[in-house]
Amino acid sequence: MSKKGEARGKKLTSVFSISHDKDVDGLCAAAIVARYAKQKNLEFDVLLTDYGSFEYAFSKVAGLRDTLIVVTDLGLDENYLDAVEKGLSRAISQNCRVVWLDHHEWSKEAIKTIIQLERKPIVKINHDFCAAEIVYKVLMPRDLISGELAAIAHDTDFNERKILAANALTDAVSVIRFSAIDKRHDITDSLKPLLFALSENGIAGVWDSKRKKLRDNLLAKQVHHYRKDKAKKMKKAFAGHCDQEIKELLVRIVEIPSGVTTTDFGTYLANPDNLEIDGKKYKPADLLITLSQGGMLGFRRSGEKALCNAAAKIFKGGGHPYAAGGEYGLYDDFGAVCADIFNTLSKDTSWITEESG
Ligand SMILES: [Mn+2]
Repeated sequence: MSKKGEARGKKLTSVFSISHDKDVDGLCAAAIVARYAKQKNLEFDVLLTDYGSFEYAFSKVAGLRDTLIVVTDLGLDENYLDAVEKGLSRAISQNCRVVWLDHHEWSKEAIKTIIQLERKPIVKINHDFCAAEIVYKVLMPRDLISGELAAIAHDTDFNERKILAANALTDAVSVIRFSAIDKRHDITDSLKPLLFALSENGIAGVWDSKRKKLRDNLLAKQVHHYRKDKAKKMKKAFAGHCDQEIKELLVRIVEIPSGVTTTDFGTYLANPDNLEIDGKKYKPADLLITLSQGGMLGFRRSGEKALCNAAAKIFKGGGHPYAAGGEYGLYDDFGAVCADIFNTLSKDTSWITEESG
């Protein structure tokens, strides 16, 4: 009791950001948290992580004291609950506070577990925005650069692709991540220069709007190379696609080549210009399913006739109506997987948007 009372009286001295390492949303969210720390004159440190590494991330958290822990762009479910609860409880007992801002699907159990922790953690989950937008609104609503970072993240997370700089940033994050994984370097350390450039100067810190180029010449070159290589791989992968109509909706399944993200491939295959093989033109699919080598499924759509989240649910996953993820499992025969998925989606048509008045 007395220990707790003691802790309560002490001021917070730093901010620790835990954010998603995979994309621009996670990075921009962390950059806004860094701006918040600077504004409040608090020290700042960051850990960028992904699902599957929560145990490591939250074991680090258990060592923190007098720190505001801000978790962003990461959803929570039963799989990681124990590790997260343990790390956060420990930190809270050492005078830390917790703010968790996210836009993914959470289980009720997970929400309950976090808000029931001591010292009233703040948990805000809103599916209408990307994570960086929520961080901007909650922590830095009057800050112009934070607003700009939130807009960049929105453009990529909702796959609008209207902002050139946001596209470049998306590819830059992929280049840096893939190269770090390849060389077994720490992903957070590898992304830090980009993160701090963004938090200090906004998109102008990394992007030269006059030359329409990334400021870092080496990174710009790597991105250019990555794009060329990616386009080649995606073209080849599309040639191996399987199509089937289910209730007048075109369902397409493709295998994702290594080094290409679901979002990249989804965007590529939404563009009719890319849907040509040997002079034959194909139309964009109402429901596009990407299969990764590890057996993970991505769902994207063109138009609004299909519900990606409902389709993903049939395959142990979830997400948004316009983008979702699920799991098939390990496989070796792509043709057999396609037949199986088409069969499953013909039997359960809950993923087809009902046109009820
Ligand atoms: Mn996000």
